[in-house]
Amino acid sequence: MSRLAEIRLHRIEIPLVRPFRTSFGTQETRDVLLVQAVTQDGVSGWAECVAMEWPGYSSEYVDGAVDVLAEHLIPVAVPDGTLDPHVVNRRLNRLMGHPMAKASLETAVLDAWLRTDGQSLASYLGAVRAEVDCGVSVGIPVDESIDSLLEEVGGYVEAGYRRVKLKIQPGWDVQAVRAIREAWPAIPLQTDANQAYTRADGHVLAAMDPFDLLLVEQPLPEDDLLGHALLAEQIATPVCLDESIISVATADTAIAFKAASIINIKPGRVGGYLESREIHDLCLERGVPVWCGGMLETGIGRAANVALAALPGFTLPGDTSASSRYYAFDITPPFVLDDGRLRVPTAPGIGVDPVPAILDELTTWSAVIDLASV
Ligand code: NPQ
Ligand code: MG
Repeated sequence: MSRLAEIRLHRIEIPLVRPFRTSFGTQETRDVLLVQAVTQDGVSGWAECVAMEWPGYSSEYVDGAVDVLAEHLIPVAVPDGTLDPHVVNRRLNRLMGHPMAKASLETAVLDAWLRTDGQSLASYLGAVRAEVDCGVSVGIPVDESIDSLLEEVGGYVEAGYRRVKLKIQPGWDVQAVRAIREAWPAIPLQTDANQAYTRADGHVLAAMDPFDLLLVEQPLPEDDLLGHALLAEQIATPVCLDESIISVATADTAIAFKAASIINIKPGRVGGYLESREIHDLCLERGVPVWCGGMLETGIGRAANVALAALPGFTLPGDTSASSRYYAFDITPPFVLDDGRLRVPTAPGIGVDPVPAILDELTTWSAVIDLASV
């Protein structure tokens, strides 16, 4: 079997169509690290590291991901150029933390391996759907006005999105949810606090129960599973966890202790697509619905997420939006919404490639790691 010859890292800066504000900060451009795993036969596997430029969502950040990949993960996981993603997974598990950086390396190898084999990622993971239902994540308007919010949501509803997720924080919650619910009485609606509330805020979160929300995502700090379990007893809206779920074990714990009745699976957060599939399998067995989260991915990360979202347990629409939700020009041919859905790629591996001229134009830094030298 062919082996890997080198790993290429590409860092790009890609403008967002509008600033994206959450409870932890505002992003205006996306600083994205791409990993390219090149075989001796010249086949390239691609993956996107979902770490942000600064440690706002989790402790990882792009400079840190570049360092840990070059100095630790690549030398430990692929010094012999192995193309076997399960071997890579086992070796990466010997190092602590850094799930987003690990996921990007493992996924690039997985993509190269699948392309060599001619199998699509969706087929390898066990997809049962040819297209997936899409939702959209709506940031806090920079001017904090309800008019701006309704205008933005109106555009997404018009575009056909099947579910709206509203970013909330103390002071931007009940009124905003009420305004959307009054304007669109039947749209599937949910909220995401990114850990912005405290255990004492149960009454504020309960005040949104009358608006028929699908779920509230990560209201409390990521380490507070007990707080989420206590909150779940105080509110009618189902509690969904994002940041708290970093592995199969944390998913199992959260479900058993009733800290979550729905789980958001983000491959970067849990260390890759192999771990994601295991969490999916566990949740399916437990009757816990899952959906695929998003990290403002370009077409590279989006393609793999759409494949994952085609698994049977992904019964809620994901944050797998169209390319145009975030980018005027994606680095792959764009993912376009068709009746509120995206088609699952069927070509080998993740099924898409960066467009070389666009990649070149957006690249701010790149490096080649020759595996003969690590
Ligand atoms: C979430 N994503 O579900 C995240 C958080 C998030 C689509 O709501 C730059 C890069 C800015 C990644 C802001 C969505 C980001 C980011 C928010 C991820 O919690
Ligand atoms: Mg979230």
